[in-house]
Amino acid sequence: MSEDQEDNENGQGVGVVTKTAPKTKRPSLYKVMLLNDDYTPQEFVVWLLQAVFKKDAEEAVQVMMHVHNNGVGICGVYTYEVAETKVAQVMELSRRNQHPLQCMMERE
Ligand code: TYC
Repeated sequence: MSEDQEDNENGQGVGVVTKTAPKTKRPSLYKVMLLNDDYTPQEFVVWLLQAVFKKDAEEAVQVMMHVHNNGVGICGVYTYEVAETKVAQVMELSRRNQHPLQCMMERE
């Protein structure tokens, strides 16, 4: 809030009150999802979930088994740039280890 003071022709103070609404738009969030396949070893997926998504061993096994049994599962929810980076890390680690593991992101 600011008040600009001027005098009009009668010498009276004229106040102009300006109020700007605070800009508090929250960023969109994106789910990062792992897809099941028949070839990527379970141990690699568990390792990757700990390395990239900071899961502890127990949660990593749970997420891996969920993907294994359901075809797809959520690894985490992030802002756009973070989600993009996680997907790129998964795809690069899979490629380097010659696994067909696929990862994708989707707006929540
Ligand atoms: N289905 C794989 C196997 O039995 C394991 C696996 C789990 C692969 C999760 C990918 O996202 C995945 N070796």
